[in-house]
Amino acid sequence: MNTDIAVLNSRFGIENQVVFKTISEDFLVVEINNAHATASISLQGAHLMNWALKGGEPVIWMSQEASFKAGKSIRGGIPVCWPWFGGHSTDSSKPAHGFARTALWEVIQTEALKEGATLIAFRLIQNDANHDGWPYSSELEIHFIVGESLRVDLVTRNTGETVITIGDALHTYFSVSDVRNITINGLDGCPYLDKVDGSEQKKHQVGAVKFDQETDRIYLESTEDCVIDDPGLKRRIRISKLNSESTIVWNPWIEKSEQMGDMGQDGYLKMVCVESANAADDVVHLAPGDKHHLWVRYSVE
Ligand code: TA6
Repeated sequence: MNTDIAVLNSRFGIENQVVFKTISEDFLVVEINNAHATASISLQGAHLMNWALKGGEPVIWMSQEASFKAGKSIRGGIPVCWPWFGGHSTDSSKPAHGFARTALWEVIQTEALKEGATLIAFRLIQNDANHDGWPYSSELEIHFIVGESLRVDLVTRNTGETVITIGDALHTYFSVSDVRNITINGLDGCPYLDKVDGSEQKKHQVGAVKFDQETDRIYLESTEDCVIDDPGLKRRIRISKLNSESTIVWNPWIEKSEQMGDMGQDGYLKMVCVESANAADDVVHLAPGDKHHLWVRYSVE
């Protein structure tokens, strides 16, 4: 896999639009700047770290205390949870949310699109480390289209001979004015697992989701758009998706943030996670040769 900056820029750089650089020692990122927006993505995890419309507030949140170290997950942006969501089903020593977000990916395509957006695509590099806890043959690609909206396609292919079970999520951190003053619509009536009280019993959402405490819910059968209504920033963030049956809504609140140590001072007030996923009862069973295509589009209204 090429990690030489000069080679990456010669093969995939686009003048004044796509540039590869390092931000700390050997932490490789690509910066995107076009007529509509700016973004940055680390090659570790193919992890989108920032996205902002030109002249607008950041849409995606990144912790002030995030660290950018090889093999460590980044607090903020869009972590790719794959091939499982949450803890490994049988081995608690395996990394939470799978290995894709801390593994190295390779760039496979960049393109300046005619409407002024930028496409960039990555493929997960399969190696023995990745196979730890995942003894199957599979391929994973992620495609970003950075423009007036942000589109993300996460595509899994089963290249083996047996059925594989995939849990996946785009664990997206959104930037908000104050989590206590926002509402999330689109989940009314959906059943959910409440991880805060550890209940196996499914509850059902009534109306909009509001925040006044730690919130960690896996909504099932949730396929509609979600909308984060943020009067403080006078904007709404719309989350549209396909082939995702679950939506996770998470805010760690005060105590959990302090325990995590990389949320930053009062960071919890400035973020909310709305994660487009296939988790819990919604995991995907993929036959040999089949593919699973999780698709999301983030837009600001
Ligand atoms: O998606 C919500 C969640 O599963 C929470 O339970 C919390 O663990 C969060 O993900 C962050 O996980 P991480 O491994 O990134 O610290």
